[in-house]
Amino acid sequence: MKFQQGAAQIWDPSHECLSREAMQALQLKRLQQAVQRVYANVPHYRQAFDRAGVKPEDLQSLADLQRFPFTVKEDMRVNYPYGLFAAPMKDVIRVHSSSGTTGKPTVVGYTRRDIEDWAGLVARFMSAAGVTEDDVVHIAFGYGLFTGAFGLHYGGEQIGATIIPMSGGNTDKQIMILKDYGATVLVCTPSYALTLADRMEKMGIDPRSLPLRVGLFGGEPWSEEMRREVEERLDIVATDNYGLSEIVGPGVAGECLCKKGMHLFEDHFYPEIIDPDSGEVLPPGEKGELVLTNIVQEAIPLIRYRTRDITRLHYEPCDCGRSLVRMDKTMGRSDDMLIIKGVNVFPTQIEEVLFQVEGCEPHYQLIVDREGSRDTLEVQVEVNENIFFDEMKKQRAFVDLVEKRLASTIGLHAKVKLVEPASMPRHEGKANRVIDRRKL
Ligand code: DLL
Repeated sequence: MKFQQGAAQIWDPSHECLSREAMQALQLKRLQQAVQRVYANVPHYRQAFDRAGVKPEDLQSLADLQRFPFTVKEDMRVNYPYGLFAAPMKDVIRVHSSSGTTGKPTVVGYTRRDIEDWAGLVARFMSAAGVTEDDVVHIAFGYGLFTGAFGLHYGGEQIGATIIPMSGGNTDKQIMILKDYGATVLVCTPSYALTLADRMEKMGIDPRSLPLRVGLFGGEPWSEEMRREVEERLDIVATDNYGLSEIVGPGVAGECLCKKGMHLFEDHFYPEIIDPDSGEVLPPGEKGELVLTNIVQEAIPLIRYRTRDITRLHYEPCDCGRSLVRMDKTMGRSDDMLIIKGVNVFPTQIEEVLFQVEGCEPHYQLIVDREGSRDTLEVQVEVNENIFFDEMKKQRAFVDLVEKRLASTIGLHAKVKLVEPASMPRHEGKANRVIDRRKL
């Protein structure tokens, strides 16, 4: 292995190594300010707090937060695009977005200070993984509305590393640049890291001949087995980092080299673990849904945002010296969101497209699979008698139309397969429309 453990620095010891008491005192102060700010500036929160019978002054201890209502993705849809912003647009200098449950995405904003804070948070986990100013960081996330590329870009710049803003796609070119520009750090989804390994193998390039030594992977769930495979095939140390656009993007939590869970940056995001069915807060160490409150953000501070990610938090100190709580790899979701090739997809988005195409019936099934390291999505949809053409040409044109509409809504190619009228299983009760054959 080309890595030396001693190289990892603690980026911000004044916040990453606080005692539990000092952290809780800081969190309470920041939480109080956050609820006051949203109550004063965001009509949605004023109404939601009033409905729940709570006022910002009721927050006298961290436990009091349990009396405040949750924020859910649907609230972002109802307030689309900027309704949840707590800062005036003149102070918002950047916007990003993520998938919504239907055609409209969720929108988030950042003030200048938010952008600086975000870079600092990303710098924390990059530094925890051993990245320094001597590194050359190849970013293979797509630059655009997705938070991945810009988040890692500015975090890496704050560290002083050399950034290669490669963006996504074109695997052969990625490999040429990786090799020629001498990247030491690779940033992408874990599944894309395997795609790169596959392609290098086919091209006859030995990853051991490259200076690459660390991978910062995130944006989708992956297992310890997958980590071992990536580490072995690319000859790197592979680290995990977690985030979601609604909260900031990447930079919510990330692993240090002990790889015993991702340090969650609790001085910015107050975490709770709840029972996803009852909404009750669970005791420390229990498995449940992660709920996060932005306690520093200016542009769109969300209160008790239900991430839908299932995990567990560990409060025992870590050998690396950080006292920040550690979050386990996610163990699923409490909703039906799929992550396919790193893209978040809700079955409801697909359903909406199918409903709009004349001839498609409301009976469909999604089959997610993995060929090699590539995720695939097949949409099987029932069509009515008028559409089940005998003519191949017409059928092909119909399939093309549905595939195009799907691609423009979900941002991903799905293979469409038409099935005969009345051939799909009819569900009794809750329909299970997704078959996920991937073994992560
Ligand atoms: O995926 C932000 C991100 C970009 C994180 C790059 C890390 C690196 P969204 O597109 O809004 O934002 O998707 C957020 O992705 O709720 C999780 O379900 C999943 N997710 C993100 N990181 C991880 C991870 C970005 N390390 C959703 N492990 C989240 C498991 C992850 N799931």
